[in-house]
Amino acid sequence: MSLTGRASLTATENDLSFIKLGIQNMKLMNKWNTAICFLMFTACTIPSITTATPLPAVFNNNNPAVYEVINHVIGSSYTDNSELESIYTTDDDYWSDLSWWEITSTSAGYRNALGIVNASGYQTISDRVNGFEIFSETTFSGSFSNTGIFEFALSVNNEGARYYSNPLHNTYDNQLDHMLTFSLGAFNYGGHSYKNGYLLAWEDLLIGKSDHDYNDTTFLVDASPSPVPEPGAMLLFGAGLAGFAGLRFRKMKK
Ligand SMILES: [Ca+2]
Ligand SMILES: [Ca+2]
Ligand SMILES: [Ca+2]
Repeated sequence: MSLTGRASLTATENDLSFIKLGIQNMKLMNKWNTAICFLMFTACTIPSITTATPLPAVFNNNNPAVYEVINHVIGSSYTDNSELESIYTTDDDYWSDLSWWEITSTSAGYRNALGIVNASGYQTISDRVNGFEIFSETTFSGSFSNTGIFEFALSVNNEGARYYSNPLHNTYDNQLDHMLTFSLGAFNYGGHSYKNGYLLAWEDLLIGKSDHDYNDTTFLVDASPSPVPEPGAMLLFGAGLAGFAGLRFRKMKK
């Protein structure tokens, strides 16, 4: 009886210490849970920090210089590409909600076309154009609706190259950046009222061999609220990324 009692008492003491230990563990777990939740919450709520990337060290003013195109479009009075730093948008890898595109200018011998890559793959959205200094060419414009996440692409026929707004996908050219983006805000141009316009300025030659003028084909796009910060885009664009594995790049013929 006493044994049972003792055993019972011991069991009770054990139970108590077990419960105490359990409570301590729960407190500890709660602390960890709180810490983990806080970290997760913090990770999810702090906006991605974009390191301010300066304009390319070499950004040549070949006519029409990108600043001239921008002056033509919004009536600004820039005098050099180096003055475009304040409207240079570095977070331009991924986009959403494109509503309008328009070719502003080309200064290239190649026939270039603007396209997009989304979860369904690549598709061309502009005509394939070449020529020099096309301003206000209303033939090359149109509405385009894409509500999902996508990235821009430039198809260059002479080299068979296709460059992407995410430089990591420019395997054709050592993951270098071929598209500079400038935020122009709201303005009217070419009969279209832009609500949130951007100029996409492309370099269509391999960067190591190029003239670094990024005026080879420039497009205006109207997009709201894009571009899309990288982490969100990576989550939503996952399926589309798999498509890049299937893309083939033809070697430059020389
Ligand atoms: Ca870029
Ligand atoms: Ca060029
Ligand atoms: Ca050029």
